[in-house]
Amino acid sequence: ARDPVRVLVTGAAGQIGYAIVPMVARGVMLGPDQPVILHMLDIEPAAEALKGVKMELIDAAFPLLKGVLATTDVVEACTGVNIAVMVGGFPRKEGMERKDVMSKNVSIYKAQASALEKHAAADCKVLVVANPANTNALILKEFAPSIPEKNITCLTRLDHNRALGQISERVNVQVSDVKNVIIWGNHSSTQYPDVNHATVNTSSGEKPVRELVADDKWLNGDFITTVQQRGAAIIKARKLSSALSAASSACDHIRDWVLGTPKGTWVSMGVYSDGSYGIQSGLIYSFPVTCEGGKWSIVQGEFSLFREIL
Ligand code: NAX
Repeated sequence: ARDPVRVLVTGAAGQIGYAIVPMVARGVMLGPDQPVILHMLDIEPAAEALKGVKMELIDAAFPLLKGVLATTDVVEACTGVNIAVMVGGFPRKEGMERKDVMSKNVSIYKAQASALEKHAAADCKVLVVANPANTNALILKEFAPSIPEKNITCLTRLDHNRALGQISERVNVQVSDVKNVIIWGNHSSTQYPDVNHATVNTSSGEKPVRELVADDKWLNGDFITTVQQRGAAIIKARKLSSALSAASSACDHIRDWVLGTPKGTWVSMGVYSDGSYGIQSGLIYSFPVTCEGGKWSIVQGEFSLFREIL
């Protein structure tokens, strides 16, 4: 049998935490044959709630779940982890922009960066979900210089999946038949959701999304703003920010990173820039990437339309 993989979820007593831990325990993140040990971190005021989540994980009797650690000690939480999903932080409320929560998160990410650097497994893969996600990932990278920069990423897969969802609704096809949208930039309303290379699998082969939608006004207008503003729309409707979609997309991000992207398909990940597409080196920026053997690489295609926008 395979050795269990240790997966850290910070902010595990929160809403995304509550949605993601059963997904991890069911093999949604690392596959149906991979045993896992969950490390859940939260802060003192949420300690009781975190205990409750641990009780429920035990009660659910997940066959793949080989252990659960629930703690408020950041060092204990980070020790030996192979995957770290950083969800903990201050949530964005209705009317708040992501930058408003930035200062609240700086000190949190400094401390967690050093704990990961000292105590996580040497090849630990880190995914930052908490907003501002790109900035928190950058802070983590700065304060954990011995973690390879390729191992620190942030979540823009939710935006990517939102774009796939909008196209599938519009053209009335299965979402699994839509691929190769791109989210450029930050996980914020300044991102650019790009459908210029996206395709739909039809009975007569792969067709460009632009051709099938046949409505450039929508694609260049409402489509983009809907994806950019989807987080705010969910907050307005639920009075809470997106949780199940964020949790599911975080699983997609890690699964594709670890197990690889399907041939001919790329996904969007916030990764450190090597200067590709003229993006300043060292920034954490969302690019189209393919993954193989546990490593991502930025797709170096002929994205001429994007160059025009730059
Ligand atoms: P919740 O407020 O429900 O949960 C956050 C949890 O983090 C709480 O249990 C809190 O006690 C805990 N926490 C606070 N400080 C901590 C610390 N220092 N160490 C460990 N845990 C700590 O928020 P939730 O809705 O789960 O959202 C979590 C984060 O994800 C927020 O920053 C949110 O803005 C961000 N999001 C990012 C998305 C993305 O696509 N990148 C989309 C969804 C979400 O909005």
